[in-house]
Amino acid sequence: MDVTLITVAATGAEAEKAAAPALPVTIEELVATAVECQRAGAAVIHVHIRDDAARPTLDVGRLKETVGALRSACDLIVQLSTGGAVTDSFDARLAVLDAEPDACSLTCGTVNFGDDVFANPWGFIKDLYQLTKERGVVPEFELFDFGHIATLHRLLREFGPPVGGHVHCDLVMGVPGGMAGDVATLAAAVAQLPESATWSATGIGRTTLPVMFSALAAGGHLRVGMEDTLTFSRGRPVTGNAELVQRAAEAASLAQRPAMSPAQAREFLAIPPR
Ligand code: KMH
Ligand code: ZN
Repeated sequence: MDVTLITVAATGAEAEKAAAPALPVTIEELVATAVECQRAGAAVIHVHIRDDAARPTLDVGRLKETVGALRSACDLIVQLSTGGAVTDSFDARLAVLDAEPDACSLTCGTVNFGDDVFANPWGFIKDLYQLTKERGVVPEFELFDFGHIATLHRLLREFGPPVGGHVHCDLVMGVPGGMAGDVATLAAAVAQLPESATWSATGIGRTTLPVMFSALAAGGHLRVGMEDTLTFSRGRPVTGNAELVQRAAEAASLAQRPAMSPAQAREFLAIPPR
């Protein structure tokens, strides 16, 4: 039977704890979220961490502690964000791999990000990609716009396949400044992906549901979580990441492609054993 990979993007770098009290910002909150989300059907956790004041940080010591705490508490694949916050330096974003995660995000181009710019020039992309290969970390290629797909093709052409040999992408749709989160855009993007690549999709804010249903209809996988949306339905704040994962798992089951387990996901994404 076909199965669906569900990734939970639990925290992100943008939402404020004061505005979203259910946002996991401490290691304890993140671990509790991870355990609940695994139970609800997630197989991967995409991780951003916060400092003691709940501000985004890429502190390597804290990242290492977080990776260790998640590994002890659950079986989820730990995917650290190398995107960080728009204010993070390229060096700090490369140093994320010092925390030895199973996987990491790798955004394939610069994109306007609301009023900010999320900078990913070619020089940084290729340095990060080469570092993933040196360190044995499986990258997930984050695609916010069509030019990012062209850059992914260039990356694979010039530097070969990733660790494990399997290319998995994530379409991040509906960011103000990136590609739209709708059926037609999703279909056009999927048509341009490298042959034999697999893909997930996530829709930011109010594009969450259209993107989720489009992705399932098109045979893709799902990313959900409070990094991407803070409302469950119009006017109703999310109570936690687990309810977003649970909804995604229910939709996947209705599509007759139920959620895959973390063990199945390790095989699917070709995560090397540690
Ligand atoms: N926080 C965004 C600027 C990633 O995690 O790799 C970038 C981001 C992408 O969230
Ligand atoms: Zn992220």
